[in-house]
Amino acid sequence: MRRAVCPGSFDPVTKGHLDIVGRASRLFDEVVVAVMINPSKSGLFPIEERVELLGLVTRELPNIRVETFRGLLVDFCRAQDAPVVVKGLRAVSDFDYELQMAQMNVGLAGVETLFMPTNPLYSFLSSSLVKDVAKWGGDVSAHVPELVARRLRDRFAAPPA
Ligand code: COD
Repeated sequence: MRRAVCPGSFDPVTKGHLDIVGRASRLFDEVVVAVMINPSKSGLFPIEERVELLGLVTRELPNIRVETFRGLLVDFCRAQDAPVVVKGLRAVSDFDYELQMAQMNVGLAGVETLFMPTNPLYSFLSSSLVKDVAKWGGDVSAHVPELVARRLRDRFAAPPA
């Protein structure tokens, strides 16, 4: 079975993430979406809620499984018997750090990284930007699934002081 991992923070999942996960699901027998901890980013949604949201918005795709892991991505890949990671690239600014991680992961455990170019519709889109817009009451419904937009509205019901 050809199995790949799509890792990320997914805080929260956006249409850009879903585009990459959906395209990966057409290339592999199974795609494991891994909600990882990125200590350099402060989280808005608890990990359990990110997993729940991802599960709900990918439920139409039969070969997607959503998991969470605290630790090295390569250890997760080994445990899942997945030799490859699929990641989205939005711009040159993504490339520097993604390249470093890809080279580290192949060196650590032989885990390869396949980069997929972002869909131009979502090339500007990030979870951080979505949270910033939602925090100030902006409409993010074009950028995230409706369920996620609703959860963001609930969280930011009162604009920040
Ligand atoms: N279009 C296309 N792709 C997109 C878009 C978009 N609009 N938005 C995001 N993506 C891609 C990102 O480029 C990334 O590939 C993926 O989706 C996830 O994005 P985020 O922002 O949710 O997740 P990140 O970047 O915070 O995830 C980083 C990881 C958690 C994967 C990384 O820190 C990690 O592997 N951590 C585990 C610990 C580890 O192994 N560390 C050593 C690394 S060498």
